[in-house]
Amino acid sequence: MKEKLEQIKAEALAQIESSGALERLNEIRVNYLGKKGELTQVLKGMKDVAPEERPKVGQMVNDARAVIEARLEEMRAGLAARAREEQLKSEVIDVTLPAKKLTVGHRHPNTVALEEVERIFVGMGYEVVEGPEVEYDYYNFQALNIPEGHPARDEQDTFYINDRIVLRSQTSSVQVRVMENQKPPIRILAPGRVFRSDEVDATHSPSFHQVEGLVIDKNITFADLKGTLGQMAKELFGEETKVKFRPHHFPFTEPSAEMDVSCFKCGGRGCRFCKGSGWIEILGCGMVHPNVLRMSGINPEEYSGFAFGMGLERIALLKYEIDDMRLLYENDERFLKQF
Ligand code: 2U9
Repeated sequence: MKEKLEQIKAEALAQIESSGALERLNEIRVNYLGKKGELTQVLKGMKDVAPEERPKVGQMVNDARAVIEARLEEMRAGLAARAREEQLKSEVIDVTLPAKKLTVGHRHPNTVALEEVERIFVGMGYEVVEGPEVEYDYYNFQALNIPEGHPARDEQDTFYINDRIVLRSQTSSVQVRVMENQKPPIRILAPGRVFRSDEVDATHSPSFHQVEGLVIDKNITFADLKGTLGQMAKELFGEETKVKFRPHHFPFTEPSAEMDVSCFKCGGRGCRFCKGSGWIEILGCGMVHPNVLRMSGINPEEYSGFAFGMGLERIALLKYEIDDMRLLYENDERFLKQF
């Protein structure tokens, strides 16, 4: 028994010496000291030892266990210290290297313009709402009084996903969803990306951004529309800005108009910026068509409303005197950081 114990101890110590890694030490611990380990097996064999010998053998097993445990712990401490040293060495920081330059980004001119428009309307009590860019044909067209066969539905203008689903061509669809779910009074601003099948040039892009607004309540008239958009123009382009409305046609509003602002470059006298006319077109608007109210469950006998829509890029280009829309999409930092 004694020889067997000596042999186990010597074997264990030899393995510990040549272990070289912490994981290997654990294996050795389990193999020799674990529940099914070699030393435990010796203890289990005690029943074959003469009773008077048992305390002695027990003591020898305990001694062997203590020696192996002590050596295991020494080795573990040594290996751990070596690993830590190596880690520290590999993580040395060269404090003499030049620092990495932190480049701070800049808000996009579209974002700057949108935040300005949102600030104006939130100040007048509007809520900003968002909705899906991939939209049912119903919300993009039908509910806005644009029936099947209407030229605005033309495949040349709209990206169709299938015959019922489109990439929205206006954010009006978001406002229809609000009208369906909310009782008037409604005062909302719906900004967002829209899609139209247009060729890229200085003033067109197949994906651009709109800001639309909608007010519905009792006794809303064209005078409310004029007052609201006139105030917006003053805040956006300067206190002296005048507005004028030209009759127009949209399927979703009646009557409809386009709104011009007096040229903020020349004050309306006429210059290159306004092409000599003194006026700059900035948005479309009108009184919400009774059919549109009715389709979303709002009684046009009880309620009326006005709506408007503008291209965000157009506002950004005008405000920052940028002459080509494509510059807004190139994300060249040298361009962006000027605004
Ligand atoms: C509802 C009812 C009516 C939103 C409106 C316009 C006029 C308009 C264009 C401006 C430039 C689109 O980006 S653009 O090409 N928009 O002229 N938009 S009235 O009318 C609505 C909206 C929602 C329920």
